[in-house]
Amino acid sequence: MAPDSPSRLPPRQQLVGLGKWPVVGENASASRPGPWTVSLAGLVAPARQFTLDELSARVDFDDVLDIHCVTRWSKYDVRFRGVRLRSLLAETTVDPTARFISFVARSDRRHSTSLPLGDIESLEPVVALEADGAPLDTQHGGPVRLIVPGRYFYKSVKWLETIELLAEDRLGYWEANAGYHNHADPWLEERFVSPSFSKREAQERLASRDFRDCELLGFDGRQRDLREMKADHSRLRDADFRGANLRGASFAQANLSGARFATCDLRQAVFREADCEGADFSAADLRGADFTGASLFGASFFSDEESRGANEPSRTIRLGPDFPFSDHQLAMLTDQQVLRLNQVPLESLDAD
Ligand SMILES: Nc1nc2c(c(=O)[nH]1)N[C@H]1C(S)=C(S)[C@@H](COP(=O)(O)O)O[C@H]1N2
Ligand SMILES: [Mo]
Repeated sequence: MAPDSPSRLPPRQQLVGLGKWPVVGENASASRPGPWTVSLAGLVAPARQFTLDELSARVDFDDVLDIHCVTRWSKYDVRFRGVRLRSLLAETTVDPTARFISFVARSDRRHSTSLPLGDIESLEPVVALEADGAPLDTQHGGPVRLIVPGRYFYKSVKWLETIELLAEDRLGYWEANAGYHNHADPWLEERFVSPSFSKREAQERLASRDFRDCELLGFDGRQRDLREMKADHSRLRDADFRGANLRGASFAQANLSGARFATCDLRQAVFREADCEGADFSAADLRGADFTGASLFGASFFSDEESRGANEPSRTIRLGPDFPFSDHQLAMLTDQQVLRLNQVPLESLDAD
């Protein structure tokens, strides 16, 4: 692509001056005794450890990449030398239950980030040792950092120490604490949990868990601890809360059409008068949840596999002592969903 082609720059990014490379976040690694190693851990057999020399011997990437920081600067054509993450993973066996990969820094706050394992093939991350023909500067992550092309630069952990394969995602430092989006695609402007927030707002709202009356289209709530979250009257169309803890959350009169609540803890959550059209509640814990007056057209409580009866008992929804849906609401669902709903055993609220 021509260097001045406008489509090379993601939306609302600007190029840094020639030769400039800002330092963002921490600027040094933690000092720890012993030589630097990068470990492959978690759901891999055997676990592996690579010294810097062993990484150097494996260099199979030497090319230019573009950097896009969430704080709106971009830098073209940084030449990185290193080892493709894929090549390191090929030196061990990844357990089939692994679905995420977490990258942890040797830094004082154990900085980390994560990616879905499925993105490794398409993004081709690099474990980098050199930039622009010289060993990486300490402030830029030397002696070894991750580079994830095609994602905001906060997915590129400096001072990489551990690569851990996980069954469930573990939110990274910025994602959990600063409200950064967990997908981080610069072309989609996935900067913060919701596109309508600034960093400050995202941080404040996450700290108070008060999201009432907000425009939160496409909110990224995956895996977050959002207990008692207040989101009455909010517009959360297509929000993704998969795996989140939403116990006691309140979504009264919210727009939740197309929202994803699979595997959420929704005990005592309030959906009064909410628009839940097409929302997905499969395998959620709905004990004590209040759906009074909610619109449930096309909502689902069982995944397709589950509707065919192939679910494990631990992966099905849970209902409290009172069946939460009216006949009028059941009429908004498919026959298959109603059939399965009527088979869910009702539990007492104090069960576990
Ligand atoms: N260990 C660690 N890695 C990190 C960070 C950090 O604070 N600590 N910040 C991230 C962010 S937000 C960005 S934009 C890039 C910045 O890398 P740079 O300082 O080399 O420009 O590193 C990422 N990796
Ligand atoms: Mo960043």
